[in-house]
Amino acid sequence: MKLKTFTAPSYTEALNKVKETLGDDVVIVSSKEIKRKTLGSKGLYEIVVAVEDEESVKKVYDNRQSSYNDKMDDVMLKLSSAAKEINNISSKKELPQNSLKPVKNDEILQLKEEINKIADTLKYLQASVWDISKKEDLELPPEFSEIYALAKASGITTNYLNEIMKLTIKYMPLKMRKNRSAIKRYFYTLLKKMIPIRIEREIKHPHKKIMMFVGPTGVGKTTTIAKLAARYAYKQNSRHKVGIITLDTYRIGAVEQLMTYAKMMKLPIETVVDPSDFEEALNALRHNDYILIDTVGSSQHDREKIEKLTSFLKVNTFAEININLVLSTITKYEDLVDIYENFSVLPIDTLIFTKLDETKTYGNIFSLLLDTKKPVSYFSVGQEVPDDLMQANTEYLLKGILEKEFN
Ligand SMILES: Nc1nc2c(ncn2[C@@H]2O[C@H](COP(=O)(O)OP(=O)(O)OP(=O)(O)O)[C@@H](O)[C@H]2O)c(=O)[nH]1
Ligand SMILES: [Mg+2]
Repeated sequence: MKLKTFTAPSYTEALNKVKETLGDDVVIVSSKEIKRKTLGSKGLYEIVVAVEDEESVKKVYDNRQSSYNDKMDDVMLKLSSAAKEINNISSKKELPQNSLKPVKNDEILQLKEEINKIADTLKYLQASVWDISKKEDLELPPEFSEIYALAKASGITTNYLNEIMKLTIKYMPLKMRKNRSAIKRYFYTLLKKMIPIRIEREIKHPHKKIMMFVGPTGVGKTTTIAKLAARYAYKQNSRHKVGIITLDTYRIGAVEQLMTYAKMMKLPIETVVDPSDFEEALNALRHNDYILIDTVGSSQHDREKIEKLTSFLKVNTFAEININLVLSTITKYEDLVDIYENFSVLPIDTLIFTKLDETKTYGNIFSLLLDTKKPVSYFSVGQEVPDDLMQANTEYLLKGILEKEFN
């Protein structure tokens, strides 16, 4: 195995030197800015490349002094070898643009497994990695500028985006970078593995599920409950018994709104004012498979209203109360974080996003899911009850993030 060092005033120039001298068949072992560019002088960028098999590269990693810890090295190495595999596959077989359908062959399955492992470790390491990234600037090779611009325009926060870009720039083999669709596929796979999804599982008798929906005013809690009630009662493989409770007796017209839906769907509904009523209402509805609980919408800064909800959670129940925080996609990222933090006095289990039909920039959702590591269960995609609701899926989200101008 050989190690070669290339220096130039910028990353791109250093990379061009690598390509001119060694062609594309090299693995980048490290790249760093040695001297920062100033007004009066050029900067200096160093790329170290290895030109042999994976085992030899591993030895280099094992030996070199690095600011990353051992686990990080491991991730880098795996990412590198996964990228290499993608490279081999992509040079053999050109997948159709924008196709997300998995191609069933052993190489791809193996690759998927490898990327799964990397993504898991990445998730685990996220917190520490982001700290490292904030200290360094990102120099973007031109072949990544399109994907970077799309991801950035979608609202993915810069710290996540920069770190993902850095790992990719560093470890994606040169051959693969020439291929626009391969770059995109690499991103899809990586981002997809980072988004936690709560898969819907139908309740089987005698299990029961109690779901409470909390969140800011007007985000679509009541509408989502009506859609879910219809889904569980009439639209799943088997029909379920669904009961509804509303704690929102505060706002004029709120009870009527839910009553109307319940009547149309012929579902039982209970109205509750304080915790003792709540216990009674739950018991009255205990023969149901699902009990859906609506709550009064509250500003994230109205601590009193949010904390009042905790008093309802103290009552005795026959099943755990599963808390779903409902958030609107049209809320900007900083506000989503603020809302999440303030509602976190409640034991939030799952996130639901609404109004995905009102925007195409889903980067705020992506960043919040990475921040909170809470799974997302449903997307509400319009006002129509019951149809405009779908199970959360990463393809839908990533299309919004990466595919706007790709066709
Ligand atoms: N475009 C769009 N509108 C939605 C969606 N979900 C809900 N809405 C609309 O948003 C408005 C508020 O919906 P509600 O279900 O009453 O919201 P809420 O969170 O219960 O509101 P409060 O109880 O007042 O806090 C209604 O006009 C809904 O039709 C969605 O996914 N897309
Ligand atoms: Mg409501």
